[in-house]
Amino acid sequence: LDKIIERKKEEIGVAKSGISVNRLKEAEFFGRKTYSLKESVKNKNGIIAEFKRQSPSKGIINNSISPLHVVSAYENFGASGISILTDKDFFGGDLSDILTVRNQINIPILRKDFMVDEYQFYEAKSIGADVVLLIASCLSTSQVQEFTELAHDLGLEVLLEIHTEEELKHFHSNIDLVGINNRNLKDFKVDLQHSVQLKNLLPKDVLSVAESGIYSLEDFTYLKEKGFDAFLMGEYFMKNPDPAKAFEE
Ligand code: IGP
Repeated sequence: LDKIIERKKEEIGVAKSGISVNRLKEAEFFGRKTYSLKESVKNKNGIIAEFKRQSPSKGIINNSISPLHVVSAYENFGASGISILTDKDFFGGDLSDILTVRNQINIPILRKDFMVDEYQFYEAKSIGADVVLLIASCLSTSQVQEFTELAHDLGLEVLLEIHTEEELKHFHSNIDLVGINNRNLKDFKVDLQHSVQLKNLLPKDVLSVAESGIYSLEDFTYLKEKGFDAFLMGEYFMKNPDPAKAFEE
């Protein structure tokens, strides 16, 4: 994780010197009205389906399928939202993966990346994202506050990701959704039980998202019974040569 963050900061430095925030504000999508993931989680099946080519823990998952094909299938199957990884070096993603699908689907898109700099929020808006991920383990509590305010000023919602009880202190009432990562980003271990325990410590009225390692209908049903409102799933769909097929099952 430290390595990812270090690399991310270098990458942002290069991006900033190429395109200024003022240029981002001129982008076609910058002024658009965003879709609400909160609303969509309440009104649809709660699944936030991820487009993910590869990951540090799993290597290549699916490298031969276009984002548009995948996310259109996700939308057709009633997903509440789409998550698209934009980190290149570790997840094989690209900003253009969001840009190219934005006008083709009518559900919220989460920009999945390691957000550590204000610049990335302007960037997220300019490529057509609706929601951004804030990972508690990468940020201070005051950064979470400041980034949430900035996101809201831009019309973006915030998904705060936590993994430990300690990280609950990053939560504040402006947060739109709280994700509990079943996977420990430091050693990649998955533990659904741990997430259920942590969920019980959250305020009852906040929308909760179970993230990662949901590999079967049983996992999904278990987490749903335990009260999770939404489910962030990537590999389960992506490892199927046709991700839409995985949805049918
Ligand atoms: C999806 P999975 O196990 O279904 O492919 O997981 C998603 O939760 C995972 O990609 C993720 C992630 C993250 C990736 C959750 N939090 C933070 C990168 C950074």
